[in-house]
Amino acid sequence: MTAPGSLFGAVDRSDERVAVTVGDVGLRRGELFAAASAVADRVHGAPVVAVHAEATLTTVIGVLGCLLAGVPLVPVPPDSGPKERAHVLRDSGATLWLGAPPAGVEDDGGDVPAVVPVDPAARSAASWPVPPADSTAMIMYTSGTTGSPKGALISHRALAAGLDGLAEAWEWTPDDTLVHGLPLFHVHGLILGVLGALRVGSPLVHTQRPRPAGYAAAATEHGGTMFFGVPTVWSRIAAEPDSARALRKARLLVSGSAALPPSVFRDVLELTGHAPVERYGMTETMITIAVRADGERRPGWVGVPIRGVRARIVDDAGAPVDPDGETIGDLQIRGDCTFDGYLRRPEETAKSWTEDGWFRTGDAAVVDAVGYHRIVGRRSSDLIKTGGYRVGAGEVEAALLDHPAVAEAAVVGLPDPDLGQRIVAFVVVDSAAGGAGEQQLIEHVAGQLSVHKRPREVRLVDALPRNAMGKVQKALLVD
Ligand code: MLC
Ligand code: AMP
Repeated sequence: MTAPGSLFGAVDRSDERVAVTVGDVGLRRGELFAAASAVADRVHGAPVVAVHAEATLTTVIGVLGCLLAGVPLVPVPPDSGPKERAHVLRDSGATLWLGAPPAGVEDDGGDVPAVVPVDPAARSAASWPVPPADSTAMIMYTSGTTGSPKGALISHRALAAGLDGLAEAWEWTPDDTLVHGLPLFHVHGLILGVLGALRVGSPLVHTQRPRPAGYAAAATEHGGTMFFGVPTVWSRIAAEPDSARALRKARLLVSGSAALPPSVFRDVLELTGHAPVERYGMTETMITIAVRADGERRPGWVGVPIRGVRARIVDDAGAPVDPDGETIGDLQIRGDCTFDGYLRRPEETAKSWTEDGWFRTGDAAVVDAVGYHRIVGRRSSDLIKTGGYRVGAGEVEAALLDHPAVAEAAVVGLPDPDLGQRIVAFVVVDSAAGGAGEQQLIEHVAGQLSVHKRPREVRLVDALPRNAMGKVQKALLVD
């Protein structure tokens, strides 16, 4: 696809079909862009705008409005607790809050910038200059191994390049109808799942939650052709055969954000008649490697670099590994779809790239003779993938240590049949400080951070295993 003008300029706004449906409300393309233009009128000139990223049509309108006005937006998870929200707002420098104020903000004492409501019925005919390709479109907060989440700066150019590469790989056209119910504050649900559909011009049906019955209903009622899910979603669909069978008429079932277990791949194939298409990406790079619509679908393999992306796998000395499908090395990426660095973190930004300009993904991978990639795992065990969400052990440990009765905490990801990994915290409590029970500590984290970052399990221990240097030996905890 060519990219005249804005991100969405290639598609005619007079398309009479409903362009985006979220739950049971939808707007045609012309209505959607007129409502978004009304938002652009309000936010134009702001340095950064926070968007309350609940799974609603107002979020879609708010995001679009910021993109049209050329104002960087930061999606804020609707359930992010006061600690996480305060960090995102302070760090990003957002001066406006688009959408409803966050639940409980009056009680938790959190500071939210000036609230601008989003009205799906508002219309404006204003048009705005196309934002420069290199300007920041979005700041996406993402976890590192330690500390608070970092804001990844994503440009208009990166969005266009990443989405066009995927559209080409998947033969994604306006004749498709995309269905998913993923959260609207990450690459998967928001960038691919909303902006992708709007850039291509294919209608989007967002089911608000990624539940099997919702996907099945959207297949039947809306004639969905493409379905997006994280592996947990696909495994839950496979566990509900009637819902899975409703997807038989689809064109493409896509899995990403974490490794799809081969057993789920096979169950989905058997029930739907479609082998899932796997693709690999990161907040920092968008989706870089994918199985093509006409490509071989092998369980456990994520395919080839999309158009405009180069990938290499190197050993510890920086030399390319043999493309034998077995030799593991560090996956590095370059291409127009990569981010521009972490906001206000020059050192971490610099460390992310090699001297010769390749982004270090932190993932270990193999490549075979035909260029197919398999992701073997992450280099650091302190980044946990749970239900497709990336969670840094350090952020959860810091939230636990905020509790007055927690003396020490170590957080790990343990294998989980539903979530891929589940967050488990090993905690030493100080009974002199009042002590704390397992459930109380889980609730404490759920109250401070996004709910999905809470430990699913807390194990109270007398001491954490440490080496001679005093460092916690997480490998022993995992064992
Ligand atoms: C549970 N709940 C609580 C709670 N415990 N609420 C408050 N306090 C507590 N202690 C509530 C939740 O709010 C939620 O409510 C409900 O219980 C279920 O929550 P959950 O148990 O956390 O959800 P679960 O069903 O386990 O979620 C599975 C899932 C989810 C697959 C639906 O993990 C998910 O949406 N994953 C998608 C992640 C994703 O999009 N990643 C993309 C990253 S981008 P309620 O009412 O809301 O149901 C990326 C790039 C790439 O990785 O490659 O794509
Ligand atoms: P995030 O920044 O939340 O997008 O998480 C990115 C990480 O998710 C990557 O570094 C990988 O570890 C993991 N990931 C994404 N897609 C896949 C996939 N298809 N297979 C395995 N891991 C994946």
